[in-house]
Amino acid sequence: MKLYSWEFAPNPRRVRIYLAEKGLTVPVEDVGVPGKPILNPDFLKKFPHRRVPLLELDDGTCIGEAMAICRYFEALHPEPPLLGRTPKEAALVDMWERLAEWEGMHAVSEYFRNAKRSFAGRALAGAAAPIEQIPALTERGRHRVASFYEKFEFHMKGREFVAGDAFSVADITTLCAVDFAETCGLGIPAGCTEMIRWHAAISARPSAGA
Ligand SMILES: N[C@@H](CCC(=O)N[C@@H](CS)C(=O)NCC(=O)O)C(=O)O
Repeated sequence: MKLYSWEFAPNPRRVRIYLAEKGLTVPVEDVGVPGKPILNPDFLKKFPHRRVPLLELDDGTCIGEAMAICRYFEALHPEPPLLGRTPKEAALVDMWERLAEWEGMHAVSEYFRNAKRSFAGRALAGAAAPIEQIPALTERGRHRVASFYEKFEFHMKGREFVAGDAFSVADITTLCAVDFAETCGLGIPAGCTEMIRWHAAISARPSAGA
């Protein structure tokens, strides 16, 4: 078994944090090309969707998408539960994890991939053919990130975790989205005190360094 990852990319980090929280060790191969914002061409041949994370099982099965990989490990190693402990909590974790990906991670990506010169012609992750940047999408991405912070700030009032009362993949995806935003200069606004509190607590967990 091997996990294909990319050190500075936010989505493989979701899986690395998940594994660290579970106490699981999986061999990891970084498939980034040193000094360039691209993935190794040999890796791209392996997975037509051309994205990381990717988990390759010993029988050659390739599992892409961060949450699909987490679900695979959750079924094998249920403790500690990171996808919710009851049907209600599982639904809430799923809901908030998806919201963090769509309203957080995708919003930051929209800003980042349309703004960075080094991603010219690669405005969508995983596209084989060139996808040109659309400058107007940087502004739209910025607005979407602001809206993400606003909504999550409202939700986090008095809460320790994003979904339910235990740490879960909803916290992991939200953390990775926020840290990705910070690297783009779109960090948590000073007025979002609930988010700042939550972010400090989650960042202090040893898994955050994964
Ligand atoms: N929805 C996917 C997103 C995966 C994704 O976008 N990965 C990025 C890195 S964060 C990638 O592989 N990009 C390849 C590229 O930019 O060429 C998941 O959950 O795993």
